[in-house]
Amino acid sequence: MTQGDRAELDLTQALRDWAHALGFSQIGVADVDLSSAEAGLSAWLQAGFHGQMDYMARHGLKRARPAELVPGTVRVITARMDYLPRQTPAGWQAIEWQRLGQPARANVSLYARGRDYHKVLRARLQQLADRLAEAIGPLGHRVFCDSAPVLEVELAQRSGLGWRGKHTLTLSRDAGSTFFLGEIYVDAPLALSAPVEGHCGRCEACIQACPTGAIVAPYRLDARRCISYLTIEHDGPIPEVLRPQMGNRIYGCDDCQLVCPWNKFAEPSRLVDFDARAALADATLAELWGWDEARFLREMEGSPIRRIGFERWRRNLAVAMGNALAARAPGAQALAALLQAARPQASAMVAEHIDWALAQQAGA
Ligand code: B12
Ligand code: SF4
Ligand code: SF4
Repeated sequence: MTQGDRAELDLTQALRDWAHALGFSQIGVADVDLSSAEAGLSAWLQAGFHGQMDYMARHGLKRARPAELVPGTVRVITARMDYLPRQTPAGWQAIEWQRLGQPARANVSLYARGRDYHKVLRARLQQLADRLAEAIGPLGHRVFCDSAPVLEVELAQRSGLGWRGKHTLTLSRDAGSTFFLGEIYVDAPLALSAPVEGHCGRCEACIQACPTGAIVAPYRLDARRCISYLTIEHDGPIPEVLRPQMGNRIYGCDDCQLVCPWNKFAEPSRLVDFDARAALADATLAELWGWDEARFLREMEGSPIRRIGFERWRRNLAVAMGNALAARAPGAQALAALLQAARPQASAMVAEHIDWALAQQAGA
């Protein structure tokens, strides 16, 4: 081993140690040549799978060309951070399925029960970049987390953070898929990390479990059908044909991850930031429907849910309440009364969802 090799190894190990101290579970280093992903990205956009997410098309192939997005970039440091709340018990999947089976309870996706991850990851990635600059001198860099111009799963996969599962997410043998991704584009020629082999094999559990058939083929997701898209990204009325399949999912969806056998290795976060807020971990639809806009904004301070705004929040709740009425859930009559009482003050869009919800009552 040359002295250069030794220095490279030391730097890689130091980066790992700093990242771990900052709450990341794993880091990698990817090359900037993502040209082989361009055809898939273009096919996805051409099929219209992005729905209303115009920002996905806006950056075109710059998404697959880091050096065009941030000139001077020669490597991408990739990082993953586990997000299951610290208090997550063993056998958490069964608890999640149980809640999904109780129509009068509200289900918020696991990743969104604590603090907004964008802020958490970006701040910590910046600290990691600063630490690296201290060690190697001036460093041209830019940090990203869940930012539309970056092809994050592709970069994570190429740098060994995991493989792409058939549900399209990054999946790791050590941690399943319950983690966020973030990146630092850098102008330093750091040593690359190697990709890992895929381990989906013949399994198709995620494809079969998806309530709306959004995973139209392995590794291909039609976002327009995905409950995560419908409850978070989609503006305006939710297509009626998809409403019954949404059940009590009022923000995001975890089903394709709940069934994935690799998620028995999912790790809870080490950070308090992702601790679940009581109102989001165990509320009934009736309780959340009782919030006015001021209460919504107060309760959702610092949460990613605040981004969707009060109207979409009410829209999502109305759909879930309609599904509870259809299922004749305990307390269904009280839910119908709550919907009726809110109808006169509701916006046109929410009023239409309330009407739909009331029409789901048995015999209506
Ligand atoms: C847009 C987006 C969404 C959309 C679309 C998701 C999707 N799969 O495309 C919606 C709103 C539905 C969504 C939902 C969720 N998301 Co999201 N999302 C993103 C975002 C911003 C971009 C993803 C993207 O580029 N999609 C575009 C398509 C083209 O990419 P792709 O699916 O990876 O496709 C590749 C191949 O599969 C293939 N391909 C795909 N389609 C086709 C079609 C044809 C014909 C061909 C030939 C090839 C092909 O080519 C592509 C390039 O290699 C990323 C952050 C980022 N900037 O990367 C987060 C991200 C992927 N999401 C994340 C999370 C956590 C979620 C949810 C779990 C949240 C939830 N619980 O509700 C769900 C999971 C749904 C799912 N099964 O994917 C995490 C995933 C972390 C991880 N472990 O991998 C990310 C990385 C955010 C982050 N920083 O942590 N998301
Ligand atoms: S998040 Fe839900 S709706 Fe979206 S692909 Fe996964 S199981 Fe299907
Ligand atoms: S459920 Fe099966 S096919 Fe889907 S991502 Fe997990 S291992 Fe792969």
